[in-house]
Amino acid sequence: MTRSLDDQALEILRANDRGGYTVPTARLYPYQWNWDSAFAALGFSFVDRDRAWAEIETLFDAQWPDGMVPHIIFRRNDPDYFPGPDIWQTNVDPPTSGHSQPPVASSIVYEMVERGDASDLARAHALLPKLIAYHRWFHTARDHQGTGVLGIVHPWESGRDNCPDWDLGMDRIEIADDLGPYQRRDIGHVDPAERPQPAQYDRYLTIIKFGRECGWNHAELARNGPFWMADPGIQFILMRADRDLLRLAQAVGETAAIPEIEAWIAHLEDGCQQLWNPDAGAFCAKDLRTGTFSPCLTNAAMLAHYAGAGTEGQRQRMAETARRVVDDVAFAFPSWDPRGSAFESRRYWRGPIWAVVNYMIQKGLAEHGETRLADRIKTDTLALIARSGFCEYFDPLTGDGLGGRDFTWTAAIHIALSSDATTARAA
Ligand code: 9WN
Repeated sequence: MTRSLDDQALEILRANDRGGYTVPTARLYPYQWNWDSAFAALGFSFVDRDRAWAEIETLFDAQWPDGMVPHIIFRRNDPDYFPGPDIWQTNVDPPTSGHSQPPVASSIVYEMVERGDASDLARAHALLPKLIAYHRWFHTARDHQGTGVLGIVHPWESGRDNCPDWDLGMDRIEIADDLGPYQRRDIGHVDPAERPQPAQYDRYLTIIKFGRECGWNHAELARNGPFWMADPGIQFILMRADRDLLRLAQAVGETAAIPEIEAWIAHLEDGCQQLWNPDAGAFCAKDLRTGTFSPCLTNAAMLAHYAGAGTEGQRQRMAETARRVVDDVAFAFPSWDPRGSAFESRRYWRGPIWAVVNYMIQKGLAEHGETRLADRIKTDTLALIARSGFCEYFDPLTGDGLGGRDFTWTAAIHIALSSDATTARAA
């Protein structure tokens, strides 16, 4: 008997479960990653509420005293991944990396509460102080000048590691001359043509070296670090997460927290205007050291609707551009505009489709009445998985599955999207 795709998806979540936390996929990523775990919780929440909460709770167990939730938690040393804890040297327990990742956690928690009962609300209530501390950290450490525009200190903080958005900031980095020889492990697991280039890894490690040498002092990284760029992805995901955090605070009656969260939202709403690139007619990444815009539309910028960012006119313009982009590809939504010169359909974040970003894009578009566009992105996501399996990412021109296999977040998104489809059919 053939197993349904949702059964297969659940098997992947269970197989990647390491006891309270889920690895993104075996071998290639043997640790707990921040936004991967949040999406794993979303997947689990449709079938096993308790396990879903455990995922979020273990993630926040690794929160730093200053509120940051790190991007990787190295619970047991595993030589299959580079760079490991000995390179990061953050001196925390459990060992972690030194910066964060897209803060989707509050939005996933809110979804779990929306579909849940009193026990879900109680667990969200218990977690609320940690969620608030995490958001406060982002609003201060990543907006240290109070401009309403968030910066990132490493392309890995965006979660969209080698997107052409970061070429601007990465090209200005002088590679440290004492990195020494190092051995990448990723290209032993995946075709190098689907992974970042060697010159990018040298720069990734140069940033880590700076962080290590300043003791992961966030103010120093923001002011003088090798990389400081604004990311529409981080900006829009935090905006949405702030709105969801506000709803959570209201739901559990934590009224004292409300004014601070409302102020964060207003501040980011204003800041978004600084990411509007008039030449591209789109929200774009920006090098905050030089003020230069990245030239093209990305899947992260397409989260404007999800965030409720910009004016009605700006969102309509984004939707028009998105309609053109989806006509240019066989499957939507590519991580870089296929007409952009840096587009590479198989290389990681320089073109391929990522199911988690699609999930957020289609949700935001549907909420704003862009039903056809939302449906296209949702249908394509499910079609890609049916055709190519639970891959890490997909080629938008051919639909081929790329990167790691049996991938946690792709499985989780399948469960979430197909459950949406079942609900819609039943209604
Ligand atoms: C570095 C785990 C992570 C994702 C990122 C994705 C990739 C890591 C890597 O894998 O990044 O964080 O080593 O390439 O880009 O979004 O969280 O799935």
